[in-house]
Amino acid sequence: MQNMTRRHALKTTALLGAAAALRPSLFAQPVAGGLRVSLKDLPYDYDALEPAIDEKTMRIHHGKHHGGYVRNLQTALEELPGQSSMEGLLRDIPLLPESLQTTVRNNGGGHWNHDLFWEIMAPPGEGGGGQPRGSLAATILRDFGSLKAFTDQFSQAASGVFGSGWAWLIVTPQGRLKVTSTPNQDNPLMRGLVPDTELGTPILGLDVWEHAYYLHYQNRRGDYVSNWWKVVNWDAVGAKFEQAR
Ligand code: MN3
Repeated sequence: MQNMTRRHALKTTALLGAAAALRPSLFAQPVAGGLRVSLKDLPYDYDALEPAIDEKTMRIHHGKHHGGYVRNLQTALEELPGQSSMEGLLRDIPLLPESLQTTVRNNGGGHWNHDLFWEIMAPPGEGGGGQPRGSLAATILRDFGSLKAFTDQFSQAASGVFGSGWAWLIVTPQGRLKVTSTPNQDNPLMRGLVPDTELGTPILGLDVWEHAYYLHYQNRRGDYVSNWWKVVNWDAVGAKFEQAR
């Protein structure tokens, strides 16, 4: 474990060295346009995910929490005129000016993670719940053995996050499905910040910050996780799988 942490630190240091060398060419010339972000409306009503997720939680979570990440990110992007995509921004945080790295990590991660979270849910019976289909279902069987083995592993990852963070289903660079988790607003796109073995493209994510469930579930994170499966939009996850593989 210690070895891995040390290796990870060395890798980050190497990346930062590369960043310093690249900085003049990357950041000297302001580029017209740049990345713009905004808080999108939810694709369903605030009360549409009840009883799994209550209306008040959804309103505060989307409007205040996600809204806050978007505002902070907008401010940081004013100083990053050369960015063209959220994914590119998150993949290369160690190459950004050092004064903006933490802001982008927390608020860029917060924005991207929540966009995914809203998208991969739907009201129960109107896209939410049910089971994965097609090639996603087949690949879950290939990589986990069964749907239940996958959901058990994912639920365990969500329950096991200490403090605030996320559980993820990712497509690895080798094209395999893998369950992982990250603290805070980190995500598996963040090279140099997340261990190399946990990198990939997230196609399903579960927010286990207390703000995502505490009003309704208090300390019962396990109940939140088991009810959340009833609002997972498997067709949306399947579409993300097709894009990522
Ligand atoms: Mn959240």
